[in-house]
Formats: sequence, C-alpha cells, structure tokens
Amino acid sequence: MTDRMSLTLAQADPDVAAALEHETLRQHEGLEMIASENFVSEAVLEAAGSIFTNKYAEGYPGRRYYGGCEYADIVENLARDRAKQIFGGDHVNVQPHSGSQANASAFAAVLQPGDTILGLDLSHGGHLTHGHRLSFSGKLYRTTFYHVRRDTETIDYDEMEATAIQEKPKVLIGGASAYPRLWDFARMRQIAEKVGAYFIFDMAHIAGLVAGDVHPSPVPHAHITTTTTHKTLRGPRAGLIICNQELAQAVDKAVFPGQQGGPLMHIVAAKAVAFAEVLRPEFKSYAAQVVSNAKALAEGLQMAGFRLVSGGTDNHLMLVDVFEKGILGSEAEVALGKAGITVNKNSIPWDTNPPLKPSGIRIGTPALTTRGMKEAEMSTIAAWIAKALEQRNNDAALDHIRGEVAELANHFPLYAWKRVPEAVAK
Ligand code: DSN
Repeated sequence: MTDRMSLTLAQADPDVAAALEHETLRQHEGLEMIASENFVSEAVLEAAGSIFTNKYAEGYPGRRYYGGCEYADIVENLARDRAKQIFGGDHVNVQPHSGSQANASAFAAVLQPGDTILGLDLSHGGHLTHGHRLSFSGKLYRTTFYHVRRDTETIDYDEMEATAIQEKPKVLIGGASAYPRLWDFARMRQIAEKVGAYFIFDMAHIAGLVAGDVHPSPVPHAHITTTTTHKTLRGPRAGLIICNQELAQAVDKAVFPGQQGGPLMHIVAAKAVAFAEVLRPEFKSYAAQVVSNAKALAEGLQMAGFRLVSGGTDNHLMLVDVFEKGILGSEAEVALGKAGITVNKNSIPWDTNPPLKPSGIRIGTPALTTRGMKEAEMSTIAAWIAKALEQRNNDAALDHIRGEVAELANHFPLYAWKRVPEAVAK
C-alpha cells in the first residue's frame, strides 16, 4: 500500500498538479493587470501553504476553545500587532476569511436586520457587499445608494448628504472596487455624524497605498475600517477589520462566533508575514511606484486616444471607456486576453450597456509593479493595449503581441522555482 503522507502532489493528483503548473506558467508569461490582484512573496506563499492548515483555533489569542493553540496564538498576535503598527487604530481583527466576511462582520457589529445602509452604487464603482440586492447586504438590510456626478465622474458628496438626511441610514459605507480617485473621508464622517450613522470604510483596493503613505488613511475618520489583504497590500487572500476600542468587542463577536467558525490559521500566519513585509521601507517605494505606473499607463492610453472615466487616476487603477470607440468591455477583455494581457470588463458610471457587456475595462498596476516594471514598461503596454483593441478581430496580430508580452514578462521573473513543464513547453 502507498503511504498517503509521502506522495508528492504530482503523484497523488496529477490532474490538480497539471492545472497548477499551467497556472504557474500563465502567471509568469502574461501581464496580470486585474486591479485587485497581486503576487505574494515566496515567504507568504510558504506560510499560506503551511501545516497551520491542520489546526482549529476558535476564539482569540489566550481565549481559545481548543487545546494546542500556543503557536496559533503567536502568529495571530503578530498579525494583529503588525496590522496596528501599519494602520493605527485601537483594535484589529485578523480572522475574516475574506473582504465580504469582514464587511458582513462590520455590519453585524453595529446593525440589526432591517436597518438602513447607504453605500456607493455597484454600477458606479461600489461593491456587491455594500448593499447590492443579490448580496447578503441587500437581503439583510434596507439599502440606499449614492453615485458619482455625471460631469466629473467623481463621488457626489452633496447627493450623499441629501440621501443620508432623507433616508437616515445607520451605516454610511465608503469604498469601491472601481473608483480611480481619492475619497474625502472627513466629509463622509461629517455626513455620518449629521445623521447619527456609523461610518464604515472598506479600503480593500487601496489598503497597500494607505500603508505605503501614498493615499490618505480612512482609519482616523471611520468607526470601522475593513479591507482585504491580497490586493495592493500584497498578502494572502483574506480580510481584516480595524475599529475603535468601543466597538472592539462587538466586532470580535461578530466575526466569531457571529460569522465564522475556526480561523484559517495558515492564512493568519501568512498575513503576519505579509504585514512584516509591509513594515519594511521597500514597501513604501513599491506603493509609490504602483501609483506612478498607473499615471504612466493612464497617460499612454490617453495619448492613444482612449477616454478614462474621471479623466485619469489618483491610485492604482483606471477605468477605460472602450465603448466610446465602439468596443464592448467584454470584447476588449477577450482580445486583450488573447494578447496575453489580463484585465476585466467593467461597467462605467451611467453605463448604457448591461454588466456582462459593459462599456469599460478596469486596468490596474499593482501586480506588474511587484514584478519590477516601471513607467517605461507602462508606455509599451499602453501601446500594446491600443494595438490589441484596434486589431481585436485579427488573431494573428493578437498572437504576435502575445509573443512580445511573453518576452517582456520573461525579463521580470516572478517565482524562482518556476519551471516550464514539458507537457506545456512550446
Ligand atoms: N472582486 C474584487 C475586485 O476585483 O475588485 C472585489 O471584491
């Protein structure tokens, strides 16, 4: 009989092993420009794939419901302390499995089902968990929305205030998955105070920029700040909550036992490792480069004649109105995919097209910046994007760009252990 514990992945499950090798190759050879994705370090990867996955640790450090948690306590305390050092705030909970669960817990800490929340409309850049009718947030709570202005395509704080006064939400939530500009946190807190609401800010997209001091921080303004840890923050796929002392107990209870059971201790360990990386001086340079790269890419696209929503970007992403050139976002996503450039189709504010065939694409620079690319590469990529969209029905032209993309990617190696499996080597 074979000893199950001694088999490699390739021996135990050749199908999964092959998918993993192909994915490895895909990540190395292509240009990853999905604004919410990034590449973790080998150290983060090691912790995420560690034997902490074997451990149950319901509860919190020093107050667990299981024995054998002494090392789990060490990594959870390290993650909490490092997150506090990065972002400030009185209290941090590092257990949310995802950004959605962080938001569900933040709401549960201060709301009862049926209470009202006011968030940014999904089609204007908001997030499903900020009140969309198909998400738990729109089913459990009464939801109302604010929008961006038609003229500037930036948040309409006057509309937000008027809606808050009219609808009297118990939570005003800020944050977005497709908004390229800075937020006015002070104004949002003021609006929340005016109507007696809690101000929650979901900084998932910009957390790394906040940590790197290239974006203002919502933490001093918000009652509760939530985030994912895997986007610009460059940690494992998971969530995090920061709050003031008065809400600490309610937040902890909302996470466990309110929303979750046992924390994923291997991921908590990986968060601790990622946060240690964020605390190193190099991370500030990384964050600054993400923003400079986004500006360079935006300029390149504008020079190629594309209209960017709100006229540009202040952060790590941009929304390109490809429909202005008669191209659907869905067509653009496919054409760029064939050229080795991964982006996602995205609605633009006041979109006249449906979500699966929207007018825009969303492009971000966090992942390519991790690979070491700078402004010069962004200009080259902007030209490739323009060419690929122009030649979107010409597979030979797209394949040619894909070759150039692979050559560039090769100059910016990712993981040292990458190997090209014979089965997929050309
Ligand atoms: N799916 C994430 C994004 O792409 O922005 C948000 O949860």
